Amino acid sequence: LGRRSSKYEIFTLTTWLLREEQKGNVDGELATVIASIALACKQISSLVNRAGISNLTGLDGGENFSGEDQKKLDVVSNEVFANCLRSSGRTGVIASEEEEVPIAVEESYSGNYIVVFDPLDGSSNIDAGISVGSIWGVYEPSEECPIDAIDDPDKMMEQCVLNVCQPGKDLKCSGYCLYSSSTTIVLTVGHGVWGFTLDPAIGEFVLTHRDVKIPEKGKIYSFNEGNYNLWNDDLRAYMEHVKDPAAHNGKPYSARYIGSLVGDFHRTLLYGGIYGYPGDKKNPNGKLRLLYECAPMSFLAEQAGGKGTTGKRPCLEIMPEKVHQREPLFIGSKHEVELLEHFVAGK
Ligand code: AHM
Ligand code: MG
Repeated sequence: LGRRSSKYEIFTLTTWLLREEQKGNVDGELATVIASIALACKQISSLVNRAGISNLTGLDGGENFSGEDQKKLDVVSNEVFANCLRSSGRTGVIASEEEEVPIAVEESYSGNYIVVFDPLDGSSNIDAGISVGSIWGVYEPSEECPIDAIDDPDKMMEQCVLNVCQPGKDLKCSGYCLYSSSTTIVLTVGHGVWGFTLDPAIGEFVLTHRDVKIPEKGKIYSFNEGNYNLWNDDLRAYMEHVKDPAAHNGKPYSARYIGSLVGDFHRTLLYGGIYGYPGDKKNPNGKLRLLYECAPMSFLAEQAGGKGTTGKRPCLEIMPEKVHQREPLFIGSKHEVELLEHFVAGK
């Protein structure tokens, strides 16, 4: 029998997850975790849209573990993300930018997957209505330290940290949700990169970006150049190179910088180019966190045919020592990242 298709047929994130399950690319538990993340993203999208109306702009009054002022929306988004993950019943440990230590999910709800996330990245943009996003990574429990084998509550914390501190190359899924002129989830389960846009009319994420590949080259650079005088000579030489008309047939690279990793990375993924947050004289490891910023984004970049590196080694190879560890990040088109690596290696 032939399969009938209809002009009313839509391909949603749910349909895609079922297909990936049939192909053996995800198991039912991981599909449930991803569905619960999508639910959190829908809620956060609605909160971000209404922030100015619902008195959700401005500071919360607290600080996160890294000493940064928390915005009201940082705190609320963290609650939303954590609650959705807990009620999925498929997560064992969750770790967030907004929490000092990873949390073991209560036993009655508990499952196997470990989820690391930044619930609202780029939140300095919120009060001006500029793009922000959520970022996540999903791991299986570390084989060396299964959480369910621990009776001693004092050891529990230590084991949670060990489970969370896994290298990016072991990620089972990573993704982000961009809250912008549209709300878009982009994710990978290790078989290419797929994007789904929220259709507000039906409240579903609909497949809009199939098997995304990042252009191999792209003449857009995205750095906070205000830090130029804090950078080392090699990086400054790279900056001079991309801006030098003579080196590029009269047309230098274009600068684009939102200050929102999800937005800046999304543009880089679609248009090509490079995003960078280097180490500098004040912050030798830069600003971005390995676990829930650099590693998930690098997994996406590599799955799309691009690269994510610290300038010295691939981000996916780094074994985290701390939950909130920072690393420099250069990410984007293969050619552009390799060019930068060439400069910062001092060649
Ligand atoms: P956050 O997690 O506290 O929001 O910080 C991360 C953000 C990234 O989204 C963005 O790329 C970077 O910080 C911008 O930093 P800066 O303002 O130093 O350019
Ligand atoms: Mg962040």
